[in-house]
Amino acid sequence: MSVLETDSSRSALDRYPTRAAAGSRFLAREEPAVWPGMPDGPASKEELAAHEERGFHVQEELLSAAEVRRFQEELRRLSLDPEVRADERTVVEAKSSEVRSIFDVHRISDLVGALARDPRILRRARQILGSDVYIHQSRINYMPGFEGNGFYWHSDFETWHAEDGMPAMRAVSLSVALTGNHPFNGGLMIIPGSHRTFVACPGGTPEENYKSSLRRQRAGVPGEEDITRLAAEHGIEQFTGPAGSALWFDSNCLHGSGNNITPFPRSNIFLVFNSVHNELAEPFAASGPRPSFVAARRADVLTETATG
Ligand code: 6CS
Ligand code: FE
Repeated sequence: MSVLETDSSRSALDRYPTRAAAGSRFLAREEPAVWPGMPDGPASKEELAAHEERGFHVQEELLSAAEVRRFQEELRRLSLDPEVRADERTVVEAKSSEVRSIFDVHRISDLVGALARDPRILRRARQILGSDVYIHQSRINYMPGFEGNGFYWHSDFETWHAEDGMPAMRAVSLSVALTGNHPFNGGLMIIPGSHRTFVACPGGTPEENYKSSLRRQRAGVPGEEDITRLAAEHGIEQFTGPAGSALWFDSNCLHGSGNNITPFPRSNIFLVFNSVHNELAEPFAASGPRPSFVAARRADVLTETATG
């Protein structure tokens, strides 16, 4: 068991203080991962129990082979579109200038927009969060073969709390695989059960941090000792599976990915659903909010549409 420290800077206004002190601290999570209120939906009892206990679950065969092809074509089209490339919402690799991520993609692409409102997805998001939901962040991640760069260990919630003002852990992320996820091509690693511990990180947030953090995160990363401690307690798992499978994971799971030196690219669509009862406030540890294409400042409630 981890020793969870009490922290006098913890208050009703900021239950997850971070980036303030010199060292890191473990704080116990106060809210569930699966929220009551909408018990019925596509996720089974077992899936919900796993999500609560481990912080994630896998939805196999979310997309059919034909849908996977359609989304792969859409990803290709977007990455080659000069207008999209020049858009501030597109993040390119520092060295190669290859497209790394396209943010706000549920607005840029009608196809991805419809995916976020697809009942197979939206009903599950509502079921997990126990309320209506909206998109907090959406992106396509392209990880090319040979030169794909991963992300160091982090909790998304730590960033969303510090830099975007997300008050509570009431958001869930969906990563839809559009290529095979193997143990060797930079797949997402996750520490099961880590969602129960908030790792308050040292240091502050540099001005306009997002301009570099979306390529390489430096602020808000746990120390090696913190990761060692959590991994010793819980182990490390990896999301693998064919294109069309999907991973649902809690906003506070500690996760990361290695580089991809194989010839096999790894692309996914990443949608973050936030509860309408968890709208963003002022950032808790940054001088101003990030642009809305990284963190939506308006809760546009999602309604269902069927995809054809
Ligand atoms: O900034 C974000 O919103 C996301 N990107 C990174 C590199 N870390 C936190 C979160 O996953
Ligand atoms: Fe992340």
